[in-house]
Amino acid sequence: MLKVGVIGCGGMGRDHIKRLTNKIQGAEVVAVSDVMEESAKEAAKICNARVYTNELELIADPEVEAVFIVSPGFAHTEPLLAAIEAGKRVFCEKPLATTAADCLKVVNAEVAAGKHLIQTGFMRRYDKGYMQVKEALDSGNYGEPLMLHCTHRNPEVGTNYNTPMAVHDTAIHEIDVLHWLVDDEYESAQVIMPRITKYSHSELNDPQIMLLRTKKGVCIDVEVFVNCKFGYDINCEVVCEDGAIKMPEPAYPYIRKDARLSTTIDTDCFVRFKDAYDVEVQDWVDKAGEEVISGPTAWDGYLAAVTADALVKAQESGKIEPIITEVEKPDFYK
Ligand code: ISE
Repeated sequence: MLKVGVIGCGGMGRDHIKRLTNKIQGAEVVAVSDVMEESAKEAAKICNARVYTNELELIADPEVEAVFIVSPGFAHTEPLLAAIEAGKRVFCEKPLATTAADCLKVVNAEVAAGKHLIQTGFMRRYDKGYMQVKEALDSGNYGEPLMLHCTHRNPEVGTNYNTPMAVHDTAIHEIDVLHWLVDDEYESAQVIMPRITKYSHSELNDPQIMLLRTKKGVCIDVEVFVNCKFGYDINCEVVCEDGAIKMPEPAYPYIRKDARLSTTIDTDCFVRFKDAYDVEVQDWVDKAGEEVISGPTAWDGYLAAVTADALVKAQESGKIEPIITEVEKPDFYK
């Protein structure tokens, strides 16, 4: 049994605590922490765990073997560095940290510790559809990938959601999953702003078309449209030299009624990627004893932050912006 301490007991934190307690095999939540004591106490009821309001005390708890960070992104760096110092395995929900500089601090600390400890919570790599596309690409049967056409649509977002969040909150998933899919690295970013939907507001350009070019020259377009109204709609098609591979959509029945043929579109990410979250967390638990992290690493968290910064710069400049990491990928992550 892997004894886990969970930091952050908001909605997502409670969701993960329930998952770890009721679904995942081989894990037990023994401690929870939140700066809001009431939230921690509520969450502790799900799993009968010890309650902390200080995350550093939770990390130091000798019974806690592995740390699960689900606090807000801006609060990740300190517990990440403390967990590395304590030599404990970590699952950290995305983002790894909110600035590239902080992500790099975490990468440097992990490399200096010389131990693979951190998995970043990019769950799309565990989604069945993306995995099927990756398998097809890796088979070599369709030649090299040339172009990717993707959409990331939300039915709607809160009124505090603004233009840069289309990158940091939304496209961040494509940023991680797409370079993994085609086994390549990003070179440059551009953002095209179409006409704005009537459902948006002055702080949000919606929709946006984000363009990424990889080092091998693969061109990626991602339509980010967060007030599309009709559903949570994620699509990905990879056009290769010898074929085009389209990710399957979630399977729902096709219903014929009143001279119409209809089916269901999901309306939020927790339903659309429910299985991916389960598979991701189970994999982290199963592999806690292995030397190398097979899921997204701290380096992937850093890469995502650098790419996101370039996209945000491109939103403002309207130009093609280079994507440059401050350091080369350390051998440790190769
Ligand atoms: C949210 O944080 C997510 O992670 C969703 O997958 C994304 O679709 C949404 O736009 C984000 O706000």
